[in-house]
Amino acid sequence: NVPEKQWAMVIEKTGGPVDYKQIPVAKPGPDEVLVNIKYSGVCHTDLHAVNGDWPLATKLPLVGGHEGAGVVVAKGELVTDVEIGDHAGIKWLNGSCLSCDFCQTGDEPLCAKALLSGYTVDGTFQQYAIGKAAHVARIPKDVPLDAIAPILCAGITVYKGLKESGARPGQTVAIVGAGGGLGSLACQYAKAMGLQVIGIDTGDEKAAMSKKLGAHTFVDFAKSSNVVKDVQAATEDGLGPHAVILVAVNEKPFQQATEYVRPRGTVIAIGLPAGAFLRAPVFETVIGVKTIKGSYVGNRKDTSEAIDFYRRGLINAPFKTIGMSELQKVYDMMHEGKIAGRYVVDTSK
Ligand code: 8ID
Ligand code: ZN
Repeated sequence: NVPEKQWAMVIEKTGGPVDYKQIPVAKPGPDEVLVNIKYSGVCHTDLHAVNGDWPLATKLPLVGGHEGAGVVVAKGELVTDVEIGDHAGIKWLNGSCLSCDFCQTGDEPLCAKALLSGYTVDGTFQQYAIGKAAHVARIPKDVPLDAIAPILCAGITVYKGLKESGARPGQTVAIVGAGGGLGSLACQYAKAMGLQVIGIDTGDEKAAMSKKLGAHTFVDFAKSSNVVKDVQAATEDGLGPHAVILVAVNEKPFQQATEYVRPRGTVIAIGLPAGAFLRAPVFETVIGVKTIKGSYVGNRKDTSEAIDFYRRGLINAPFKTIGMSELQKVYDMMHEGKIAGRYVVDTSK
């Protein structure tokens, strides 16, 4: 029995505020499912959406959120492979055309008709959210819905980024923004993939957490007088890490990474600071045979793999739970850089 009305966090205009209010529950279309969201992770992307940081407009009014985990309560008549009662996740990629060049080759985040949860369609900061059945994450029932929520964007994204980096077991990867939501999970996925980890972020809490999650060295970017030297010194031969995963929300480290990455190494840009540019010296990039590339969420297979890493007990990043109605508090802490790990909202309060 699905109610007519539900609680949601809604912004009416870019810049906020985000209001806790009752709105109607949507009905799933023929190829959609309705998920009773129990928990939703709060990603920095949600804050970018509120603030209008990117050159892509959101829908308005907007229900944000794209790390929603819950139970399927209704489905359209074309949906045959998801059942009522199944556990499912609504992630950033809410839907895609499934037939373009990109969708056919497992690059569905690049689909020109992609629907983005909590951005171009309403997301998971509500009790009942809609997802295209083809794209909802399948969540095994032995996995807790609060802990799996952050995997649905942060986990998938860093797992994919690590794969895109080409780093091999035994090699070293620097995680820039290691103390944040994506960064904390990146430390864990990297460790599980057999990589050595250098964490870069700031503050004692994030330092301790990064080390606990798998970093052998932590470089505090606010205390270090030379981040480039300190990162290179943290590798055995002093030549720098084989890969860099950039998940910071700041332009400066995007320039630094190309300097300290090892010759033949790869810089993976994932963080999306407003108005930022990647800059690298042509000479050193060419003679160092360095690769710089973007990485954007993951496809459906990356999703199921990232969830399976969690199910197998390989991922254990910290998260804190708070009532959904207190979302603004989470945004405020996030804006200040005060969150170590991830916040997850409980949609029941
Ligand atoms: O698919 C994608 N590419 C994708 C998917 C999901 C999220 C991209 N993102 C983007 C978000 O939109 C956001 O821009 O990744 C970025 C990080 O998201 P998050 O992990 O949810 O943000 P956070 O929890 O606030 O963590 C950011 C961390 O960066 C650190 C902060 O201290 C914080 O711990 N940081 C900053 I700001 N400047 C730094 C610096 N100079 C830094 N760490 C190291 N060096
Ligand atoms: Zn996200």
